[in-house]
Amino acid sequence: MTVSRKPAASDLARSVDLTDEDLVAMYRTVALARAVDERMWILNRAGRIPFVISGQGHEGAQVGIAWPLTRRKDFIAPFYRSIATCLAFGMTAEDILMAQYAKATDPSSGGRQMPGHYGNAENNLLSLSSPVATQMLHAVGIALAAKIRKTGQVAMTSMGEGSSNQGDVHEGLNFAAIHKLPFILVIENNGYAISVPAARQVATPNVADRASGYGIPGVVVDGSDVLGCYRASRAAVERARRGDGPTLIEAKVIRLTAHSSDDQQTKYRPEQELAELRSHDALPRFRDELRAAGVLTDELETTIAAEIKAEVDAATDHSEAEPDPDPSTAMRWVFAEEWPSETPPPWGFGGGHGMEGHGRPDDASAAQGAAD
Ligand SMILES: Cc1ncc(C[n+]2csc(CCOP(=O)(O)OP(=O)(O)O)c2C)c(N)n1
Ligand SMILES: [Mg+2]
Repeated sequence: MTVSRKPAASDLARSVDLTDEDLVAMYRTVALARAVDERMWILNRAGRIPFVISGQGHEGAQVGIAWPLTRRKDFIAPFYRSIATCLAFGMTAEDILMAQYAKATDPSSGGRQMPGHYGNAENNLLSLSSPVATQMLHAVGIALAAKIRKTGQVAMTSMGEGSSNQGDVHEGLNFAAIHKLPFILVIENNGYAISVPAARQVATPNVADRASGYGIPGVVVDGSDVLGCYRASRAAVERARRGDGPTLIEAKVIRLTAHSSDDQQTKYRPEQELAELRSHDALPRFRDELRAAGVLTDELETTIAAEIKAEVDAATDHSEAEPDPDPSTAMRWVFAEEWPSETPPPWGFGGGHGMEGHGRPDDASAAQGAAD
């Protein structure tokens, strides 16, 4: 008699059609994102990296929501807090720290981007950018291309509740809804846009309430409930793949840190509010849920914690040891490497920037002439 060995599935895993292994992998990603983030703050305070914008408090929602998408098939246009999204979609702790250090070998941009503007073409992760909500139009455009090409791909973008007030969001959602594009908008509502509280940003209790104005579903999820986020995202992905159009998911999350390493949130958040934040943190909540379900044991938890520490330590050591970019190559990968015809560009091929033959602006007057 042959006994088929199925992957272990606790009641909890079965309740979401996943295996215990999946749940452990999700937990590991949430915990890794937190560890990378905490390391970034230490490195910033130690003067090793210039700037941190943190995803602490968003990780559970990000992992739950990214999980149902298919890696290297679907696309995500993330935002500056999307560390856990990027880790869940194929980036590594090292990829993120290399970008934070802006090293020559940083896989995101070779140290060209602002710190925190990482991305990963191989994993269909667009470079995140700081002008808020600009990624909306990129993601809707990708969804339009997927529909025209009939690829079955889904495009997702995420941003904060403050960013949801940008005009691009209205234009993108309206267009995506009219054309039933395979698109998901995720609003990670952490209650603040820098120092401005949610009540001063949005007049309705939920950003998701706006979805009905576009004729699409708007779903509110508790961002500390990883599997609740997973379920909502899976439904949105299935709807998108069926050709039924976009979904707006609003995850109520918390911002555990200041807006960025250049901000001091004790100036505008009451002490009591800050003290209560930890009770809404997805990381301990998910850990307790997996322990209660028998998926996570003391032994496994200890092993995962040790593996994560080793991974973050190795990523830090590697990033520290890599060379900084050579200043003479500053313009490289900023403009096209090749000019696509034999006619020189209006600013000339020029020289003296270490970029000879790359079609770079050759001097200020030529650049000025081009701008005129
Ligand atoms: C177009 C644009 N306007 C203003 C800013 C300055 N800015 C940076 S972050 C931010 C607040 C965004 O808040 P929210 O969307 O809630 O995201 P959170 O930072 O809370 O995750 C603002 C106004 C910007 N980066 N881009
Ligand atoms: Mg916010």
